[in-house]
Amino acid sequence: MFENLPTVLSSGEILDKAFRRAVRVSAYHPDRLKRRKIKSLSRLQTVRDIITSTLEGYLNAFPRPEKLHPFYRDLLDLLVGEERYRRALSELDWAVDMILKLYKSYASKIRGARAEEDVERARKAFYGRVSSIVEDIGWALDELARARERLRVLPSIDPETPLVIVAGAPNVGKSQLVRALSTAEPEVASYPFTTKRVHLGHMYCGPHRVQVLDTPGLLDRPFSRMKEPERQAALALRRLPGLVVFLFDPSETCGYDLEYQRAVFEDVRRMHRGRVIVVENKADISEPAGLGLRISALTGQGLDELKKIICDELGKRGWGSKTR
Ligand SMILES: Nc1nc2c(ncn2[C@@H]2O[C@H](COP(=O)(O)OP(=O)(O)OP(=O)(O)O)[C@@H](O)[C@H]2O)c(=O)[nH]1
Ligand SMILES: [Mg+2]
Repeated sequence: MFENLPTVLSSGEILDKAFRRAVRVSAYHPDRLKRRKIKSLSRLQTVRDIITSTLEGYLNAFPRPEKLHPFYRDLLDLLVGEERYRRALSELDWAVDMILKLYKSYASKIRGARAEEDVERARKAFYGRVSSIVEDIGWALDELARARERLRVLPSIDPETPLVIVAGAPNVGKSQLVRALSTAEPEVASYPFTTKRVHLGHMYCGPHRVQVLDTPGLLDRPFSRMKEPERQAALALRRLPGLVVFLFDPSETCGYDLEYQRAVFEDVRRMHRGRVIVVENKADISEPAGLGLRISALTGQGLDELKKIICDELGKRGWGSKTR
């Protein structure tokens, strides 16, 4: 999804690259004025080409928000801010346009010049105007560099492949379960809020590949009061049509009593319209609470049965086109 976004140069680096390359240009003509014109024109061209192709590379690589899947569009807004991101892209568009126009106007000045000084003056003026345009979009380049840092770590969820979303209160064993079921290796630790962002792994239901998403722990509070990691979990539940596995921790060693976990469960039900499979984790250290299938992500107890339930449910929905 975002893992191949290019590194974004600063305005200083782009100008440096362009002007340095332009210095290397050479030209031959017996007439001094002609020679000067040819050389200056190809310098202008070099500067134009390097800058516009760099900016166009970014414009092609960074997706327009409206082209994104709603989940990723919301994530982009959460992590980067859609409005600012959008403005940054249109600044780049503007700069490309301006530089192409300036090139035309200064190239024709150079072609029509009658003296070497006029050629030199036009070239310098072009350099000056281009520099100030690229400096003006410095903030937009910095913004895209920042967006890249935030977005590139997000997993690529394939909408065509079945998805299981593991959710629950903090510290109940979600990451431990995702590790046990799938290829993902999210961090597991004995304190809440270990998981800061969504992580994706894969498992197989027979020959069919299935995506398994670990999510940050949820507290019982409205979206407006959630911190960024919780919001990622909430967006996954709201926006992705996955099968949800909700984990309770009846041992309450997670630090949240069952009553609180029930409130979180009700929130999840409100966020996610589809089926929710309810599981009691940490069966190795707790008494049954009568809420759902008893498993232990730590010892492996009940995991075969859980996997069977997940696969049966996904099978009912059909495996889609890209499940192998
Ligand atoms: N005894 C026992 N401990 C478990 C089990 N599953 C997880 N744990 C422990 O519970 C703690 C939390 O596990 P995590 O997988 O990090 O929990 P989480 O729900 O991902 O936590 P956050 O990412 O912080 O929301 C760790 O110390 C795990 O070793 C289990 O089935 N039995
Ligand atoms: Mg976790």
